[in-house]
Amino acid sequence: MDEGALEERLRSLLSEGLDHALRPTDESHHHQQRLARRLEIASSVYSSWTGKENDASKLASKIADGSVDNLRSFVTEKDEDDGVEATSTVTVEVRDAEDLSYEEFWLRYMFENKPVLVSHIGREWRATREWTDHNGALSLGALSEAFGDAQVWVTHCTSTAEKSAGERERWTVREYIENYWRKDEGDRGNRSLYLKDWHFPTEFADYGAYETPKYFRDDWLNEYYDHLASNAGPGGAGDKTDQQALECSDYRFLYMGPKGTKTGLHADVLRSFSWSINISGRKRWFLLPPRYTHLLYDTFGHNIAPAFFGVDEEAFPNVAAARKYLVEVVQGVGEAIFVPSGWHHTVENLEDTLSINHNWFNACNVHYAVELLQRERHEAEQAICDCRELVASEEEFEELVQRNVAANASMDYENFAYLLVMVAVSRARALVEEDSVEDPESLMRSYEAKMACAAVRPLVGRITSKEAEAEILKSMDFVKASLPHVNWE
Ligand SMILES: O=C(O)CCC(=O)C(=O)O
Ligand SMILES: [Fe+2]
Repeated sequence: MDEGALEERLRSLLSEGLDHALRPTDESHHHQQRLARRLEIASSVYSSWTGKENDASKLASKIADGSVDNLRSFVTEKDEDDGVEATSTVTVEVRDAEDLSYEEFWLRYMFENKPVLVSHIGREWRATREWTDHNGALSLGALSEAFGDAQVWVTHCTSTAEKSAGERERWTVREYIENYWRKDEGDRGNRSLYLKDWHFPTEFADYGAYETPKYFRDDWLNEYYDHLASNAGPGGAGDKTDQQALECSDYRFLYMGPKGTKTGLHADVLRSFSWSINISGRKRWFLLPPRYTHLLYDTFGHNIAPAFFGVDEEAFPNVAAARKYLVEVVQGVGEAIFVPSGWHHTVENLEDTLSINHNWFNACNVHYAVELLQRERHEAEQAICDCRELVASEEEFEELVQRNVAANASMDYENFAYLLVMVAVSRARALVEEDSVEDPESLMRSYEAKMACAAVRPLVGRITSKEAEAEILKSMDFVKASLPHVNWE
């Protein structure tokens, strides 16, 4: 790829109108068309079954006249495959870090939202040196000795008599390694426990276990959490306990678990990108391109299937079609997988495995986060529309809606707008100090400021605190005034 390709692309992105900047995502078309249809079906089923009343005898008469059966076959009907190709044409490219430049990664994978496996990463890291033996196997004793007292969450991967899949327990690392992992499989009591989402990188920041590869450093999400941690601003770490502060500190994690531990079907928080690098072991990933997300929903367009395989095909009538488009990747030691936005995935550890995982987003995928927040807001509004008459004002109703958005999406509109303001203002300040706006770094800063401003626009009007909204708008005016070379029309 020629040297100037990214610069050229950035120049053209900077000159296009602001309305085009926030592209629709690959999910949006089907979400609007297919899921809207299913939700409509659900609501017409609801009214024709119940007549919007609770008279049991009327319901009974529907069962007697057979119309319930008809409705059942109607809602479990599969969607047609409207011209989508019969099998997946997507494969995951494998690239050597030695000859993949940042520019090419940006253009070909991050901007295009395509997965890639990058090899030859992290062989020299302290984590690799000190946590694995000469065969590459995990040194569980060394890990237990160094970090044994740390408190972590262990997640049940499958249901047992006592626990259902997904439930978590608070253990120490020593308990997990000594009382669980190092036991023979028979002594593990039929449990499959996975140590997930450990904020190790922040908890042991001075340890220097690894270095974020250059491809993944442009990270607005973790930049925002670092900014909150160092400023007692809105949502800052100020009045939380150390443990609470750590829990919501960032999106940088360590995962470790024995062979067979797994992560169920999901897309990542706020439709962020994720990357993962194995220090030891191998993982099998199944990834579904976002243009097929709609195939994962249940008959009522409400819940996502719990897995790609072995699910109730009647409740999830299109999962079999979704499987045609799955992409399988086996990730080994020293390989970084880039999981793009909105690609639903499952992960299984094929061996005893330890990995580092980050979630992040930037100008390439911020449109996915905005669209997700808009969908979450819409759903929250539908869910509580009965309360509308009970609250004193529209503002109060919006506060309730936004509380639901924050609970389901991890951020509400106001938080998210503050994140975007932080990005836009910091890029604008840096640009004001520079003589030229034409060098590659300045072009990237300008593009980031532009995208952050474009992403704020759809949120304005629904930010519950009017002071916060005024502050956000003022900051955006400062950014626009500081960057006259950008097309803000
Ligand atoms: O490694 C795992 O088990 C899950 C990782 C994951 O879902 C991610 O990095 O997005
Ligand atoms: Fe994930």
